[in-house]
Amino acid sequence: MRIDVVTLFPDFVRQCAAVGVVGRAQQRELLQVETWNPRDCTSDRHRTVDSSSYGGGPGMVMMIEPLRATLAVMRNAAPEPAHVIYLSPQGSRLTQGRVQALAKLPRIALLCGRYEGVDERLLAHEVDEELSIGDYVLSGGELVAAVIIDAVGRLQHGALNDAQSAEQDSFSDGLLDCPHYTKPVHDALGSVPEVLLSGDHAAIARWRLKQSLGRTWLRRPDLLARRGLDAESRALLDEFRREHASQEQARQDSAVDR
Ligand code: 4GO
Repeated sequence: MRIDVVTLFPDFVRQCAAVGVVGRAQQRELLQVETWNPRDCTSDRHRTVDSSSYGGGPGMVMMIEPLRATLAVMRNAAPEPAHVIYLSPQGSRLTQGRVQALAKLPRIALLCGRYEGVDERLLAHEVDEELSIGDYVLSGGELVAAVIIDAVGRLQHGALNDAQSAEQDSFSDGLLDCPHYTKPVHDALGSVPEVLLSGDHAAIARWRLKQSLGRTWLRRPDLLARRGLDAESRALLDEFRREHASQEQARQDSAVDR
C-alpha cells in the first residue's frame, strides 16, 4: 500500500517510517511512504503557510491555498484515489479495527496540522475522515502520522516475520494480550508458569486465552462488555477469577502475618 503524508516536517516522518518492521516493509516494497511539504507549494518569498485566526485570539491557522495545492500535487502523483485523513483530537478514536480496515486500502493520505490547526473549509472539502489517537493535545499531527504508519505498515502481508504474530496481537480478537515469558525458567523474580513448559499445545492455548480474558476483565472491563463471551470463555474467566481471588487472599494473609 501507499501512504502519502502532508507535513511541514517531512524528514521527521520519513525517519520514523525508516526503522524496524515498517522500515523493512518499505525495503520489501510492501509499503511506500511519500511526504509532501506545503511550503513547496507557496509562491511568496517567505513560503508562508499560516495566518492569524479570524475572530482573534492567539495562534495561527494553516491556510487553504498551500494545502489545496499540495493535496492536488499529491493526488496526481499516483493513479489510485487517496483516502484523506486529518489527524486531530476532534477525530474519532483510532482502534485496531480501524487500523485493520485502513491497512486493506491501496492508498491513504495523512494531513498533519501544526499551530491551531487547519482552516475548516479545507477540511470540509478535501478530507474524508478525521482521526485521533487519544484524548490529549500534541503540537502537530506528525507523531500521529508515525503511529498510523506503524500500526498499518506492520499489517501489510509479509511485513512481520512470524506470520502468526498479527493475529495474536492485543485487540485483534477484542482482548488484551496474554503474558509472555522467555529464558531463564527459574529466576530470582520468579518462575515461568509450568503449563508453558509442558509441550501440551491445547493446554497452552487454553491458558493463554484464560490469561487474556482475565487481564481484560481486570484492566479493561469496557472491552469485555463490548465483546460478549461464549460459554467456553465464560468458564475460563470464572476459573481465572477463582484463581485470582485465592491469590489475593494469600497475599493479604501473608501481609497480616508480617
Ligand atoms: C492529533 C493532532 C492530538 C492529536 C494534534 C490526537 N493533537 N490526539 N495536534 O490524535 C492540529 C494542530 C492538530 C496540532 C495537531
